[in-house]
Amino acid sequence: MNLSIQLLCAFLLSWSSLANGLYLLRKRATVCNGSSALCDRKYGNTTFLTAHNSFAFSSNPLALARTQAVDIPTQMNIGARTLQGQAHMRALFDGGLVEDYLKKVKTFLDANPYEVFTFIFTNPDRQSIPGVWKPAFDAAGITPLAYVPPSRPMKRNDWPTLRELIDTNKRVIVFLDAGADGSDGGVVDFILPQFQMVWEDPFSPTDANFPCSIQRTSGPLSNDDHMHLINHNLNRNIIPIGDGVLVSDFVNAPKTNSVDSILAHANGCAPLSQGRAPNFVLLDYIDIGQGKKTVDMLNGLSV
Ligand SMILES: *[C@@H]1O[C@H](CO)[C@@H](O)[C@H](O)[C@H]1NC(C)=O
Ligand SMILES: CC(=O)N[C@H]1CO[C@H](CO)[C@@H](O)[C@@H]1O
Repeated sequence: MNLSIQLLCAFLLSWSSLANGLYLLRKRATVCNGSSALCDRKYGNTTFLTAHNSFAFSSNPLALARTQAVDIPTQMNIGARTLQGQAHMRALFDGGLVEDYLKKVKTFLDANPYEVFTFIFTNPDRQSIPGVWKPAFDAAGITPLAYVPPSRPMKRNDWPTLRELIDTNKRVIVFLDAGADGSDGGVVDFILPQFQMVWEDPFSPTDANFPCSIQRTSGPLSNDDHMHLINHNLNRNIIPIGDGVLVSDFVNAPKTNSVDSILAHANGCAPLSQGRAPNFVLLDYIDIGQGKKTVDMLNGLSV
């Protein structure tokens, strides 16, 4: 290599790393989320394995509030590329728990640079989006990786391909169920209002047949222009009085997370989604059953 090329490279390297852009010098993605077939797939046309309430993991079967038996890195190693989480209570933020959680994901993202990843968070206590949520992403180092859509809401068919998200290193999509429209303190460009872009069928289902209907959605886009999430996490009512007490059904998890059960649910929603597969398959106990295999099937990959 002659000197001027070396200098040029050195210049490009320092310039691009300054711009958080070592990615500019990196080779174009040829394998995206584990598969070359997914590189040219639009984000809105991809099915992602989704870990329900990913915070709430415990290996103790007596921990009734748990929804996952394995920790976050394990959930991701199994193939979850969407983590759903409820950030109840300010303590989760002040105690650093949200930040620790995000840092774990950041570690995974750094180690897996050819992967697109989605968060679907709930904001039950209506924490401020610019005041509480954004600082947590900033502190974990995720903000520079977060995708900012050119306009919002984005239609299902308008999303970039996985390769575009990976090559620009804007490969984290962040949805929040409430407040992202600006009603909780203001708008943050990368924190997106979920129901304007992703509808859900009934949550906390207790019927193992998972009858599909559009339960939570919001305008201005039509439901056809939304992506959709299936709540495929079966619950049991352990105290069937009044509102009851729902717990995640661990005993039936192998059946719930089987290919047959997940595909039947996806097919049940197909008439409501122009025949398309769900974008997010939300499961409890993702280490049990065949969630990853079924998601690969829904993506049309050979399994
Ligand atoms: C992606 O598009 C194909 C072909 O139209 C369709 O069969 C599949 O259900 C779509 N998947 C999603 C998640 O939109
Ligand atoms: C759609 C999707 O996200 N598929 C896969 C992404 O890549 C990892 C492995 O590299 C898989 O485990 C995911 O399921």
